[in-house]
Amino acid sequence: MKQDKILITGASGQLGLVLVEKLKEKHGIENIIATDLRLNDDFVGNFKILDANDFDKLTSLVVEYEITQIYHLAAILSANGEKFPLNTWDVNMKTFFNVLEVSRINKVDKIFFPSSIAVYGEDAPKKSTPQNYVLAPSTVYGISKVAGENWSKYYFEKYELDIRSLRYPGVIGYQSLPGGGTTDYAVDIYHKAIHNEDFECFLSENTTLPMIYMDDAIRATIELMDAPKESITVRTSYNLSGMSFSPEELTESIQKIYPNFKTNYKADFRQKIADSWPSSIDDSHARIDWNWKPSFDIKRMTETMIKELKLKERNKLQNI
Ligand code: NAD
Ligand code: AKB
Repeated sequence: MKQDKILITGASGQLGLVLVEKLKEKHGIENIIATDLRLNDDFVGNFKILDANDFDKLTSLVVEYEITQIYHLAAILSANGEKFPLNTWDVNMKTFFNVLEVSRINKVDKIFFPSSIAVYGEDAPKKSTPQNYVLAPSTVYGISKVAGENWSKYYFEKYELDIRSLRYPGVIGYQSLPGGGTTDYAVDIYHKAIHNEDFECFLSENTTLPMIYMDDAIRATIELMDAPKESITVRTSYNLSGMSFSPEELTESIQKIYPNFKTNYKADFRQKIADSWPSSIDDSHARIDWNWKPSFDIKRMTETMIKELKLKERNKLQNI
């Protein structure tokens, strides 16, 4: 079997940092080319600075390293996206068109495109939101993800480019801080808890959103990319579910470990975005087509987050 050579855009981001390590383990460090606008200082392996808007540089990396797969993570997320909508559209769409065209021209075998629960708008059913429902998002980020999903399907049907995609819920991990999304509070809260500080939440206490623990999100990505081509029936993007909870429920789960932990609520512009998103997701297509099953619930996630963040903190102090 041919050895895959994999390029990742947005590799220094929240998901990229973890995905790249998994891909290095799976395919060998020499077969992974991580790229981003900014270098992650601790990175071990092949790292190239790449603005994914730069078609020529992307082409030269794909040709030089004989790339067979691209994971295109680079994007501007929902909350930051609303600050400069036109720039968000430019970045999210141009980088993806570059990946699509460079892949088509150079015959890249497989592409991963991350979509989001942000593709849904306020008219969609909140609970167990179905895979196939009208996608009418209220953010420029959501609009760019809907467009990306449709272009993925177009390139698959017209050029047989094998693009696979997941609609991630909010992803929660200890490895880094999140990059400007509406679900970021669910990571930030743990950083306050381990320092015995109160947390100020930018969403109201009962805003329930779909979330997923990082390990599950990365495992889903790899399982989808490994699935036989004939089992992939959704060529826009698969709904993916991990768990659903509100800030109040997350606070309660942290209080089982830190009984004095307290969250104060001060909703800001992100509340409106969150209110337009589903509270839970029907991911039965993913479960049927490639046997998706999450393994982290809120309790296991909280225990793991606190354990890992405390460990990181201890290691940091020891290295000072
Ligand atoms: P992030 O913001 O942490 O990382 C994105 C990375 O992209 C950053 O390191 C940034 O430097 C890089 N980037 C931005 N513009 C770029 C450009 N022009 N060229 C190259 N790199 C550029 O985001 P993330 O949380 O790691 O998300 C990764 C992908 O997953 C994104 O497409 C995002 O929309 C999607 N997603 C994430 C979540 C989540 O909860 N984290 C949920 C749903 C979907
Ligand atoms: C965001 O909040 O923008 C992301 C997402 C759910 O797409 N975490």
